[in-house]
Amino acid sequence: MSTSVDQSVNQILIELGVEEFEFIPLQKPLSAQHFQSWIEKGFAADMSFLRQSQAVRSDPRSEFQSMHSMIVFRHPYFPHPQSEGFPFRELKIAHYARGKDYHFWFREKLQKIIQSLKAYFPDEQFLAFTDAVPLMERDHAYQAGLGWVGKNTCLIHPKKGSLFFIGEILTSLHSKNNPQTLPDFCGKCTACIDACPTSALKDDKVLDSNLCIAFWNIESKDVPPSKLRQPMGDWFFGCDLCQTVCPWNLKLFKDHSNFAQETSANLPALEEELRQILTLSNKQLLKLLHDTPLSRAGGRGLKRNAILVAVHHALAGLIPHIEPLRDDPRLGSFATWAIQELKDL
Ligand code: B12
Repeated sequence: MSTSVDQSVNQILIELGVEEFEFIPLQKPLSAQHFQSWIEKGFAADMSFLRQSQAVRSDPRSEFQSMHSMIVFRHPYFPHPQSEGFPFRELKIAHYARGKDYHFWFREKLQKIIQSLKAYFPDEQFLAFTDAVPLMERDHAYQAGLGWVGKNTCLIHPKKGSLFFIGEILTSLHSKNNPQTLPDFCGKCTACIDACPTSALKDDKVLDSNLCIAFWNIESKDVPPSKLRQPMGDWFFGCDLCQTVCPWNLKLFKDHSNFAQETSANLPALEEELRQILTLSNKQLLKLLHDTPLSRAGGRGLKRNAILVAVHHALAGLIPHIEPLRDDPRLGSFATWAIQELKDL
């Protein structure tokens, strides 16, 4: 049952040209228990931020007491909406990261929407988030009817696929909307589970971060364990494999022929990009990439990733640029391992 508040919010957003959203009451996530057991099994690896704020995660109303509803948004990131000026062409980088950082531009978009809502509802409160908040965003988006949780754990929509961000505006407004959730259309398909080279996906919508390529090359401050180095392939930042094989994304890719980039076709150009990363100081690297998601890995993390890609492509010409990293307190033994591998090839 929708009310005049629901109708007004919908109308304001539609007039702004926003299409992919749903206004719903702020509710508990359905999968708080699932999240808890995921943490207890150690599947969060060392992402300690996920262990904090359990109370907010399991009931956002405990933290945001004056908020009664949320507007949940999907924002497509393929093709990337802000890719201009992105410095790399050859490195294999997850689609979401091939441009400006969504934590800034998506949130800014949500802030602009808030301005319009504020003009109509001056006494109400609004807060915009994407990713940087302890909310179970996939769960809330599922409850909003924006997709189902796939076997790859991503939220998938039958027409939009899964290459989209989730963001939300929490508000003191009251929604009475009760949208239909989408059925699970994964069926018997196990393409994502089968495609994951590090077997990070379990067959019950559970991802073990300890085995996930994206965890190792984005979030971890450590170097990947020996057994994962070869299966991680040449992903420099993030990984899209469990999404690129998903039948629900195929149409998206067909519509945009520039998609694939599974492996760099131009090795000299790839080597040059790796050389740039290995030779810039950590500070210079962060300056170059500060407004992209790549900055999340930090200068040292990006060098770690560059070393692994160099080994994957047997780029022995990069040995002189890896050599100085032997003295790095965190990368030292990894650099030594890589140089040995490159010499042996
Ligand atoms: C930590 C984190 C990661 C970790 C762990 C990922 C994971 N699957 O747990 C790592 C670094 C590996 C990662 C990788 C990626 N991430 Co990430 N990540 C997050 C973050 C910050 C928290 C996720 C979390 O709580 N994980 C714990 C698990 C248990 O929760 P979950 O992943 O949300 O999964 C839910 C469902 O599986 C659900 N579930 C299982 N069965 C069922 C059944 C039902 C009915 C319901 C409702 C729920 C449900 O339970 C979980 C909790 O709701 C969120 C932002 C946020 N605040 O939510 C982004 C987020 C999930 N990531 C996102 C993206 C884009 C990615 C990557 C695609 C980036 C890349 N290309 O490299 C990959 C995808 C890898 C993958 N298959 O998940 C998007 C996902 C958008 C989408 N369409 O789903 C989010 C929502 C960020 C955003 N605001 O857009 N990520």
